[in-house]
Amino acid sequence: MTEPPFRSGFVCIVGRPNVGKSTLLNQLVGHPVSITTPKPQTTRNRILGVRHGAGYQAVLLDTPGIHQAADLLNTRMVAYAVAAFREADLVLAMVEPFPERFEEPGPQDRMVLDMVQGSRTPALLLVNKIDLAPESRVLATIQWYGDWGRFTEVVPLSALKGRGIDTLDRLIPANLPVGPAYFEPDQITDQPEATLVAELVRQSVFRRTGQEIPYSVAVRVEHMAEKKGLLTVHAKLYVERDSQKGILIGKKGRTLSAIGTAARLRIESLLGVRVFLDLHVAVLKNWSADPRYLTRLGYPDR
Ligand SMILES: Nc1nc2c(ncn2[C@@H]2O[C@H](COP(=O)(O)OP(=O)(O)OP(=O)(O)O)[C@@H](O)[C@H]2O)c(=O)[nH]1
Ligand SMILES: [Mg+2]
Repeated sequence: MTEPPFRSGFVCIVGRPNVGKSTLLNQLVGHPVSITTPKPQTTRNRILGVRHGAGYQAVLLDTPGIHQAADLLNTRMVAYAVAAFREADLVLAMVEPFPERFEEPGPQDRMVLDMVQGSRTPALLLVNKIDLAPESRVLATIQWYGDWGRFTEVVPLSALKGRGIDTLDRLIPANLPVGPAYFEPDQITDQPEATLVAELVRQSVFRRTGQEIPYSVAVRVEHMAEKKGLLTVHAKLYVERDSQKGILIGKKGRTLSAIGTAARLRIESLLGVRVFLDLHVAVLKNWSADPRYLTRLGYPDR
């Protein structure tokens, strides 16, 4: 018997903010290469992660949530998602089960449907977070998207609990072209270590601060060096206004210290080294509205 041919390609995960795209990416990669938080607009870039499947390799592209962007940072975020979507061999469009009394997609889900409708790329519809919804809501959602007619399959899923991954392991290769492996078996992302570290610090900020603070923070690793099994990292957290600096640091530096401790543990676990993490807060007035600052902080106009 001959082996079926190896398959490979770019698989783009799109959906409105907070549906669970990054959680799914991490589940498929097997490592936390994209940050996840309970807040919308967490992911700000296209994040690449590789699934080394049986007989296939999927180059997965996690993207910022599709939404009506109100400022320049968010406009660029949505543009990254649209660009990744256009590169894809296969699209995974993600939604949540309809909430009680809703029988159709909301406005942000509609934006995603419009993108899918306007392209010819094969697309699967993933109904995520089925662990949170009654079965009747899940079924109503599957039915609606099935009737919509454009999706190759509709797949119920819990990215968090790992439910439905076996189905994706069948459907992803079935919808990818025959092709070579693009990444070595030990490669799971194209992000440099400094980027992974900066992102884990940002995740920690998102999980420990409220209101506008997480949205006003950008993180840059200024210096990183490993010596005798200890990775020393100096990172800067940029806020937009003086008042935010005080909030981020907190009374007696407690908030910043908690952010640092949590981030350090995550970095140690991801990179497998001991870490000394030094965080500084600086004000960069209205960076999120300034095209040059955005570019320098890792959000270029591409
Ligand atoms: N209960 C449950 N929670 C989930 C599931 N998938 C994701 N979540 C949670 O939903 C929240 C958002 O998850 P993310 O993966 O960050 O969502 P996202 O779509 O990447 O969000 P953006 O990057 O902001 O667009 C997090 O708190 C996750 O833990 C799921 O299957 N079940
Ligand atoms: Mg995300």
